[in-house]
Amino acid sequence: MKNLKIAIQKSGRLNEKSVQLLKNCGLDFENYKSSLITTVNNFSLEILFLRDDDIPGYVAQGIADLGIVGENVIDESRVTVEYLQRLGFGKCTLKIGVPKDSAIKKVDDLQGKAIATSYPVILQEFLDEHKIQATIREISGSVEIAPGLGLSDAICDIVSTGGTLKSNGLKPFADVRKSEAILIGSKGIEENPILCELLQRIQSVLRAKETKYVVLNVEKTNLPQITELLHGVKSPTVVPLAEEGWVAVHTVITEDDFWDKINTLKAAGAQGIVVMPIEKIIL
Ligand code: PRT
Ligand code: ZN
Repeated sequence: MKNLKIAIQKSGRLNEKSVQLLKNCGLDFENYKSSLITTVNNFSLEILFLRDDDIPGYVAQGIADLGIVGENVIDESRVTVEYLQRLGFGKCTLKIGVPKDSAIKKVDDLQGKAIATSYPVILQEFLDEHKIQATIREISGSVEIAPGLGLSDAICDIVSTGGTLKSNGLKPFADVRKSEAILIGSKGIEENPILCELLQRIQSVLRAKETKYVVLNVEKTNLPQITELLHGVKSPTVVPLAEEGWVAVHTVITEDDFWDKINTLKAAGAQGIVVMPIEKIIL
């Protein structure tokens, strides 16, 4: 069967995590900074390294079968691709920001104003939704300095920590769109067996990332309380310890309620709690 081609960002914020995700899926490939394409040695896949802005177009045209790119870039490019899997990294929000002392306090105040952005398509949709007539000034980078230069009254840009807005004397006041990295595919790719295999591996890596393997010791008398608190992949594994009356409990818990769970388990008599990362979970 013909190799599939996946396009990932060559360098930038999504490169490292995209490469890591593919490696965690057991794919063996060289990642030379200078190469534009590499072949995976143990899977029917070639990897293309591209600018992120080019990825949705390549996938839409079928030059690449798959791609990993931010949702913001897909929306801005206006092409039609299949959304296959959210990947949980590259999380950010496209926000509208204004100078700290601006009279613009709510979305309606943007009426008749000028907004600088690198995302004119997404911004126009947002303005239409809110029935705002504003001038969009498209610039390709350093959007944050536009108000200071008198180029615009507001900006619409990606924010993750908010540090860049703050250091440029701006404050965010409206969310336009949330985004994260996503696996996309060209139309009709869903049934492809190579993709199905890759998707299964990606999903098992993502599931494992959200969970921890926990081993703890507990006196048998406290076991019912502990098992009540733990709902693992199935039910917890309970193994007798050499010391009479004690058992070890093995289970999997989700990262989200990790600290809550650990504290309640301790209160219920759990001791010697060991928490380990999980590499993959195959259901
Ligand atoms: O060279 P190439 O075209 O491939 O890359 P690029 O420079 O266009 O994109 P890159 O690598 O900066 O970002 C790739 C993707 O990462 C984006 O399309 C988003 O989906 C996602 N992402 C996540 C971010 C951020 N977080 C982010 N913080 N993209 C950009 N930023 C920038 C933002 O533009 C602003 O300048 O970081 C600054 C704000 O960050 P904070 O933390 O100060 O708020
Ligand atoms: Zn880009």
